[in-house]
Amino acid sequence: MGHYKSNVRDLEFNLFEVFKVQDRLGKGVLAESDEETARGVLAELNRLATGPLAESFVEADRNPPTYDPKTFSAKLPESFKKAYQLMWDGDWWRLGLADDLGGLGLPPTVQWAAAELMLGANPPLFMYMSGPNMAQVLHRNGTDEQKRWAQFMIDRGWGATMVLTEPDAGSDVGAGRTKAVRQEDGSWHLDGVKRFITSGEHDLTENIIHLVLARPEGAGPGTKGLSMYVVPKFHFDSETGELGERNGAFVTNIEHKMGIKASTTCELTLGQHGTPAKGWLVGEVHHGIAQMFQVIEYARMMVGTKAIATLSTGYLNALEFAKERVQGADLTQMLDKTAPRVAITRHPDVRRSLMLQKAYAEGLRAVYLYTATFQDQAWTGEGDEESRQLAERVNDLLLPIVKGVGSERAYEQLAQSLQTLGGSGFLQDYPIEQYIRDSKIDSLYEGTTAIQSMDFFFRKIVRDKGVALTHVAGEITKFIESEGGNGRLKECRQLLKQALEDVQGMLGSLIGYLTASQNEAASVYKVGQHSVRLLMAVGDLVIGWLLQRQAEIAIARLDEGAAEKDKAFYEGKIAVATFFAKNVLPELSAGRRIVEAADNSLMEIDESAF
Ligand code: ST9
Ligand code: FAD
Repeated sequence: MGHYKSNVRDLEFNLFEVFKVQDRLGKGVLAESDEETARGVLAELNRLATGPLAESFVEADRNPPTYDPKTFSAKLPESFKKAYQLMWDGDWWRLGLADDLGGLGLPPTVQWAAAELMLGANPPLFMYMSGPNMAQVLHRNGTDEQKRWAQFMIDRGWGATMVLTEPDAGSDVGAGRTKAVRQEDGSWHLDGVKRFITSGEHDLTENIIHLVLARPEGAGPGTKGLSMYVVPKFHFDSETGELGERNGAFVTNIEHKMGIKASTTCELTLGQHGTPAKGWLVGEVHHGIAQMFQVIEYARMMVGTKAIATLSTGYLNALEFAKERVQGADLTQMLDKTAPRVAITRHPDVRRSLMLQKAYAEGLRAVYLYTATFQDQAWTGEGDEESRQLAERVNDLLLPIVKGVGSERAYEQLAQSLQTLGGSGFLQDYPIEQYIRDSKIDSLYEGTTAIQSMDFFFRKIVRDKGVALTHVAGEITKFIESEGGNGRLKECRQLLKQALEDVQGMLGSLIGYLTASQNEAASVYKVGQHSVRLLMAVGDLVIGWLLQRQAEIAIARLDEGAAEKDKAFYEGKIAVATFFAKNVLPELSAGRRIVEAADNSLMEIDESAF
């Protein structure tokens, strides 16, 4: 048995019972797909994810890629390469492509549900397979010639990377120093050292296309002075795609990491080994950071989904263990030394922990799929201009929740999954220690949680003038004021109402601090101290709401007389929504009080006192 435990039932519940994705299928760009196609894709990917994909997950961790500094090359383990080839030959790289580039005709909701299965089973493999998706960005932004290159990337299965980070430019991408000098033939020579580049070198594909941010000579400082260049590992014939000479973009080191060891993390040196690193300006326009954000938005969604997928399999592994592990007597018989020993699922603390893991695993799955429903609208182009713009803004608002909250809660709750196994959880006999190592990265790359929280507050709320947030808050209010749920959700709705008020209170305080900073600059520090708290609180609010929406549907199904096989699933939905409302949402009131009472004493403490 592989390590990966999927939850296709919950994916299908979200897609077809909660978000009604089938209503979009069979029309326009989705004309070729229907509910059956979507279910078929999930079933087939589930078979691969729980089988061959999961198989190389452990081996590649224990025998990570090796690097040869003489040839600047890296080799991946054979079992991993075999699994990659299987996915490639199965055309699964087509999943995220638009129809005109050979896509499968499925909307983002189904694409991300399918991605969860691959990301839960073998995240590095999914990342190596992102060349065609990256080609899509080149196709969208490139010149006609570059559109043809994008087609080569797809047809010839080339790998691709996103290249931003440098030793002194991490969160602060605008501090990047790699420079680009225009050549007479219209190409550019790049010079600099990039750091931490995922999939920068490997032996899976014949070529790798790097999308690099660099500063053209004479350009201004910061992110706005950066441009995006196509920098191939091997040059190629612009008409036929045939490979030519090696370009001067060499991987000069591969990092030794805590987790996702199968994924190569590379130092990429440009133009410093006697061969120029030639690049071509994407679209012949200097819009580097905006173009790169098209990649980043996708990658943030992917990283959040990866974290959530890992939490889900962590929880399901913990649950399976807990049902079988017999230890101690029931608490009501704790004084009776002869009392029968029980499975640990009988202990209140284990139940508390398992239910919290379930709440975040299933709640966050609902969050990323809810987010994807807004991407669906962009994909199909349905609705009028105003509603399309709103969908885009809501998607933008939700991305830091998927990425920031998804990664933080996944890592925190995976520690609970490990705890459920007791000492056994610490062993490599079980997958959870690897899940923890592999998922820690999710709160770091693609913008750390602090960066997500600032993006959320300053850009997605303040700069958006609260439009997207008001939409989501309006949806939550509609739910609170509705009657569904047969009276069983009355108390939960009250708790949700209080949580919404608490979030609004927190936000009101933070906006007040920001406004006050116009007269007293240091007031903005109060926002900086509490922006992560706000992000996490909104995350809990949205999770609590979506779990209750799910519970409402579950109650209706049970009232209609659900099939025997579905009863426990629906009861679980009601239980988890109730548990989260009673055990997590009230904590937001304390958060609100903390934010309301914020002062700047923290910022006044001398560094030597830390
Ligand atoms: C990394 C990779 O960590 C890890 C995983 C690798 C996985 C590999 C492959 C998977 C990818 C596959 C890709 C396929 C693609 C598919 C696509 C499908 C079609 N939203 O606030 P300002 C822009 S990589 C949108 O002043 P600062 C915007 O243009 C490394 N745009 O920023 C804006 O202009 P304007 C990841 C945004 O103070 C301009 O930036 N590294 C957004 O200059 C300037 O904005 C990081 O993520 C946004 N949310 O710079 C860095 N925000 O305002 C983290 C900004 O006029 N650091 N723009 O609209 C940050 O994000 C910083 O906040 C900063 C600050 C760099 C943006
Ligand atoms: P720093 O930016 O130095 O941050 C250090 C700490 O300070 C963090 O806790 C951060 O939250 C905090 N901090 C920094 N600035 C602020 C601020 N303004 N306000 C509040 N707190 C702040 N990059 C690529 O370009 N391409 C890739 O493919 C890629 N893959 C990666 C793979 C791995 C395994 C790793 C480890 C990194 C990868 N990265 C990649 C780089 C990654 O995106 C950066 O590591 C990340 O953006 C953080 O930058 P940093 O490590 O320099 O940390």
